[in-house]
Amino acid sequence: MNSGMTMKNAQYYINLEDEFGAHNYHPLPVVIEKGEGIFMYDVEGKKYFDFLSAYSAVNQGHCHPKIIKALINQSQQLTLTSRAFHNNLLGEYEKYITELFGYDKLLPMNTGVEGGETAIKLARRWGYTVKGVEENKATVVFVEGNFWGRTMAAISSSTDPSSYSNFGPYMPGFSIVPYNNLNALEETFKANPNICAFMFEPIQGEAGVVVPDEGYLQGVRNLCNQYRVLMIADEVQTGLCRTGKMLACDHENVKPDLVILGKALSGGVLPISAVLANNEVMLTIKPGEHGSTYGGNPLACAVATASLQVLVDEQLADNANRMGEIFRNRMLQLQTRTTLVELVRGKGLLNAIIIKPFGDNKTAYDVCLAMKENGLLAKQTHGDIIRFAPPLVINETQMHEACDIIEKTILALA
Ligand code: IF1
Repeated sequence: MNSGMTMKNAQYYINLEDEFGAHNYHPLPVVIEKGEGIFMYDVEGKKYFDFLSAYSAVNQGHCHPKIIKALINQSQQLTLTSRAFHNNLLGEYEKYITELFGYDKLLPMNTGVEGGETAIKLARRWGYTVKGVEENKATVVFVEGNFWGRTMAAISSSTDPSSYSNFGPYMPGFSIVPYNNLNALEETFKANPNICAFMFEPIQGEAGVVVPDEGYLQGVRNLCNQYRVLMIADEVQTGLCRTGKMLACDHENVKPDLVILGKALSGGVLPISAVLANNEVMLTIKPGEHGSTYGGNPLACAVATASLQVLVDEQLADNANRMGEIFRNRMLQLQTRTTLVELVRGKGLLNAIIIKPFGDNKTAYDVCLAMKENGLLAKQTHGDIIRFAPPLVINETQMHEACDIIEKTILALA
């Protein structure tokens, strides 16, 4: 290499981010250059199993040909009009997605947290204009360990100091109950007539793939009916086939009043989110009272339609079910061979293992580093938990190959 030429290896790119980018993340030391299906490739050409799927945004696999084709075709036709004018894709997309999920209407937004903010505004507005909640007293109930984004409202409802500390003052009108506890939820509903909604994840993602007891979803539905509280399911991470059903609430055949979708709604191609609800809730917001520049843009409509069609046509919920069974069985076998694996839990292809600290204070992060060396990328959450969430297109051979890597890595560390 002649003098002055900079070798553009991983460290080159990491240094650029360190010098010119905000330090709001601490990524694994790997620089990805290409994604295809369930694999990603770094700048040195090394191949990895992707077992994070961008936190479940790439359920259809990286750069799915059908989704990319929709993106390219529409991007050469019309990308954005703003909602000041109609366009020829929004209505067709709204019809498609509302019929697919069984709701009257869609409010299209961009990021998952915008979907959450929109759902809270709809719930508060319904509380005042339909339920008759006292002015400025509308309360939304959240659960301990919730995560629905990084905006001021989202961190105001957070119980995680790393999310909210030193960002105050916080938004009022939120209360917290323990997750997976119907008695506590009922006591809270009983004590406050100004509660307009209960917003929660049917399986908690960031908290470490916390799966509630069978019957919890149905219990929430019953209490929300009894106390006239809107049930808001945040399916941004659990939705779109990730847990083995189109929505995680489908495992108990429970229908929330509002559903929030995001992430894989675009197959990882661009930010697209959605709030689904029936007319009694959705029509409480009148023209000009909510929206966003890019919400419902024609490019997003084309990409989201293709992304949903891939989930349905390729039967990705069934595949997630089958591959998830294989994964959990392999991890349970591994658990019998090492004390490092303390617990295995999950549903469909949203799974996690809890790693007991080992060696000289080694943690789940060290396991992720070692798996990276062996060709598999996953990320720890809350210190001792590793979430495993591959794209839902993974096949049986690939799943066993990936489990071989996880097994080999952990046994070598034990
Ligand atoms: C980050 C976590 C996951 C979500 C649920 C809404 C949103 C998210 C259930 C907001 C977003 C992302 C955010 C991203 C990493 C990732 C994450 F680790 F932060 F917590 F998945 F667990 N509801 N989750 O999981 O969607 O506005 O991001 O589109 O902030 O680092 P968004």
